[in-house]
Amino acid sequence: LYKDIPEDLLVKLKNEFNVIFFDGLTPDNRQAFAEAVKTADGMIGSTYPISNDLLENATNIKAIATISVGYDSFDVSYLTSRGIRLMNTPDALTDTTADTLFALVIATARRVAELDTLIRKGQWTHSIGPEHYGIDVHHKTIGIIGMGRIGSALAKRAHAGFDMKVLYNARTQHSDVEENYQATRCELNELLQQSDFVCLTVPLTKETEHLIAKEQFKLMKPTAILINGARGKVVNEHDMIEALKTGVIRAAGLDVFTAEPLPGSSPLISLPNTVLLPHIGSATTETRYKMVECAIDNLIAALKAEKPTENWVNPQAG
Ligand code: 8YV
Repeated sequence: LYKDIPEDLLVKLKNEFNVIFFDGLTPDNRQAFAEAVKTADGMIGSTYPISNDLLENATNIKAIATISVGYDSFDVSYLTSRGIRLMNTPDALTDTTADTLFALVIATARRVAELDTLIRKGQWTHSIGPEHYGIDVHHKTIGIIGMGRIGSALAKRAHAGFDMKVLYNARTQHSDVEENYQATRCELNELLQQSDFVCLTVPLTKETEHLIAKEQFKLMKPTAILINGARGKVVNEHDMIEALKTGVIRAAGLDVFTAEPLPGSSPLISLPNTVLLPHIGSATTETRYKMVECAIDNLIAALKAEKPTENWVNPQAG
């Protein structure tokens, strides 16, 4: 389920397996896909979600290698109950995704997209005045919700590159981030109240769905900027749009949305205080190569080696 496999990696995959390709999962090819997986031993790809019914008749399948760090598109307990191994690509994309998040921090604060558009519309007719000023990033407070690999790489950029104060909210303490980037762990409400930039890096789970909604926006500073590089559904999008429209928060930089691709009718598109990216957190040539390579290695190990790689999400699957 991935059309952009580099040629040399394609050879590697084809050397090991008989491969059937699907260019994403669409209403048109869903049936054909369900038919093809009936006899498949494994699956590799990144266009989802894969609902359980698609796998119901796939009686051979033993492993799924997703070309992503997130695996919210799968019902992991179902896969585990079926003994299907699931592997992801966590390390390959950490720095690239943190770079994207920081690009959103700067782009929203300094109004990069908005002012680029101003020039293109021929509206740069006099020097820019206060109505177009941005706000500083350096020496401000960044609040990171979720402190996994990407959260930690973001903390590094904020602390080491921009002298920012780093707050974080996570289920467990991360002494390394506290020592290396002088980060302070705090409750979610406190983080929301104190941060100039609230950055989401948590996985989407039942617990994190709509973690940020009306009540949380109300706690944020009116000058605060929300950055979402996690999953769209971690935020109540309707409440976010209201908060952006009514000045409850200043701006939002978003790489992920409740519905992707973002529908053309979304009110987010006409808001000047948003910077929107088409889910490109990990989308560089180098990183996508590493992710595909990692996923192929994961699949080969899961199907051919005695033990899968360390990227095994559900070791309980056996
Ligand atoms: C993926 C992502 O590339 O890794 C993830 O979880 O969100 C992206 O980096 C995207 O989901 C396509 O696989």
